[in-house]
Amino acid sequence: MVGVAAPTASRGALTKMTASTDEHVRTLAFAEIALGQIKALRQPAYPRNYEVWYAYATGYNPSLNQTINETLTRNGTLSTSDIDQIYETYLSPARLTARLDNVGGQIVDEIEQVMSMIDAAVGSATHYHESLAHATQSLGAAKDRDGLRSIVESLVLATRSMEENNSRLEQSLKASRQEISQLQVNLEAVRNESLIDPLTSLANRKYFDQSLDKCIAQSISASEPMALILTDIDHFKAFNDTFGHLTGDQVLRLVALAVKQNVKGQDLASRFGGEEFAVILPATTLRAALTVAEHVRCAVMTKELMKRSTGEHLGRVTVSIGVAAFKKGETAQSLIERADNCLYAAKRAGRNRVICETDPEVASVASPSAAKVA
Ligand code: GH3
Ligand code: MG
Ligand code: MG
Repeated sequence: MVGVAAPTASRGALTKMTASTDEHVRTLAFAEIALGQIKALRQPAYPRNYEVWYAYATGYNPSLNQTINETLTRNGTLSTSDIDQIYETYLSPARLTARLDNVGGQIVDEIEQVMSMIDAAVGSATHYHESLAHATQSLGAAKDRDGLRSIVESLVLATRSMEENNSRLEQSLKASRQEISQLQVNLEAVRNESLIDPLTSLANRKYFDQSLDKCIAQSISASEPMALILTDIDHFKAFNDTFGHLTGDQVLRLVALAVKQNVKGQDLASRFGGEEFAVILPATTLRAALTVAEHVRCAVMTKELMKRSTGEHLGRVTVSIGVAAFKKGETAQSLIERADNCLYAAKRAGRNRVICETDPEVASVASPSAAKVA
């Protein structure tokens, strides 16, 4: 079977063959929309303007689109300064780093403030302790009522001052606590931004890779099973070609939602690639993962698609799914490859189905080594 072309080539090899043409068509459609906007609004075709309109055309950044739409509704156009501001807010590569630096800087400031509060509290406690020691000494030497009264008065004064210090400290600590809680929220938001796919709001590939490594380590240390589901939309290129890429993007969102709604607990749903989704299922057997995959498949299949803007019926889409359970000793890459082989088998067997390695369809698929030669 070595060297046989199409029927035995791996799904990866086949995908690569068409991927560059697909990408060409897809990105050209976005480029045309971007240039169309620049022409319609008679703006300079600077790279920065183009980048903003290209991002708008992809729809990947909903907040950017919303800001542009609102500005257009308000002013009928986008000025150079609007474009600059939108670029700085949503696209500038320095933005995430700048926000991280900003939150980091605020955390350092807050820690410094808390440290100086602790120093002040220690100083005030030491001072009070000294006042008490002094009073104890003076008590022995006190000869009359006036002497005693003056000692008691100095003690009352020291205690009052200590109370005031404590209450000030309590107020400052309360304020710092609020400040730190807010910083925690900000930090979490920045962190999420770098790990979430903007189009579907699922975990992105980076998050997936990190989580898979963690999940495998956990599975090994706890001797628990774990499984991986890989999902690919069937004939999605044809869908894009028929209805356009922007509508295709809406369908990607819908499929992502179907995946998300059918997983729960610790399971992590992510956008694995263009129109592929992966779910990591910790503490889950192959059998249970197959049930989840079947739910996802049925959820997608039963959705009747309709273009909201025109009411046009777009039919339905289906997904093919490969499922694999982690085998002790294998790498993350090998687990992904085994799930991908099952997905390829599902495509070959007619699509709109869930396949795992024990299914007979998988045996008829070429081994990855044969595929590499082809
Ligand atoms: P198959 O059933 O074999 O999976 O057929 P397919 O057409 O889905 O497979 P193929 O891998 O050839 O095409 C995937 C298509 O997915 C190509 C590309 O146009 C589309 N696609 C990938 N990412 C995106 C995206 O972000 N938005 C849109 N609209 N389409 C995308
Ligand atoms: Mg694909
Ligand atoms: Mg596909």
